[in-house]
Amino acid sequence: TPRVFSGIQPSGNLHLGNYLGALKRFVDWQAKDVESIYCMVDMHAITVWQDPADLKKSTRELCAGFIAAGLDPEQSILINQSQVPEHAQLAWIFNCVARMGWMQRMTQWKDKAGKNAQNASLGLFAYPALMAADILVYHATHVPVGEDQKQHLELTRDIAMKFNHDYGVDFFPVTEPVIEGAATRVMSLRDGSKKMSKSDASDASRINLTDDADTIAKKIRKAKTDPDALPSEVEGLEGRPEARNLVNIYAAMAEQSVEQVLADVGGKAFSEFKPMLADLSVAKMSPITTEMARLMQHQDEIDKILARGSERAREITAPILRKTYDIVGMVAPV
Ligand code: AQP
Repeated sequence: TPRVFSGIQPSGNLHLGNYLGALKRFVDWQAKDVESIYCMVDMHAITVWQDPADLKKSTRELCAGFIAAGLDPEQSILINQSQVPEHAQLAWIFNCVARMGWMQRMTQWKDKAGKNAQNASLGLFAYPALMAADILVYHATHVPVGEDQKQHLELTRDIAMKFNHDYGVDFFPVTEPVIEGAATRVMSLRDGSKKMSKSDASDASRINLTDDADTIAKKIRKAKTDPDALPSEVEGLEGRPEARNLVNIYAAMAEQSVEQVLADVGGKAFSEFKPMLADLSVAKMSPITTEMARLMQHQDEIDKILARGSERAREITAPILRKTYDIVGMVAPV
């Protein structure tokens, strides 16, 4: 059976892009006959400064978000990265496999480190090696992610291949990225050329999973658009990033193709389409928001779910790490 792994950073502001690009896809995968592991990647989050109390809160909130969105902690394994030490242990091996040049080419590194790379953390630079370890420590075969993670997944494949080649083994699988759906790259509501992101300073740029119905409706009403009516064919979205973004969001939430959506709404003005999108968003997001808030009242249960998930995860990761150490030539304890 395929084994699915993916993660989200508990760095606050879980947003509609994370939901449509990742979380909703995880829920779709759960309906198939697969083994799946979903991870709150707290060790990735601290590659940039996180307030310790906020990190704990965001980790639990993310776990609540996973469950509220429809992940069943019995069926899927839900874990907190730092509770499964094999992730970090394998990451060290991969730090010794990956090349500096590979890492330097990563666009996320270039974007996040910016002009001040000398002052970025070493962890931010090594991020993709830890991500490769997250995936390969399970021998995961499928990784559902948003478009922005494509390059990191290619690097994961390169690391697996180089490891296999250097040690003359066929041990780590070459993983398939799964980037699918109408919303693999949700854009900022304020700027159609920027992706919707947790770290955008403008709260109006994103819909947070913790926003209430009024806030969601207001943000959609104020979303940037152009003055033209909606086209009835996909070609008509060419050169109209904001229009395309809102249509993609609608399609992903309605579980329709973009073509279907445009067949229905083509010719409408944004003043008519935006309330439709707001209603749909509220209908889809409100139950999740409400359930998340309810779950957050039961933190001890969230903590138990994560602890139990880690135990189950380690049944998979411990033997894979042991075998890796053996391949590399590390003497095992007797
Ligand atoms: N805008 C997006 N559209 C579609 N998918 C997205 N993802 C993130 N943003 C979008 C997907 O969500 C998953 C988790 O992402 P992450 O939290 O690990 O890291 P990120 O991509 O760095 O998220 P942000 O919001 O963009 O955070 P900052 O602002 O810190 O950079 C991934 O599958 C990702 O593809």
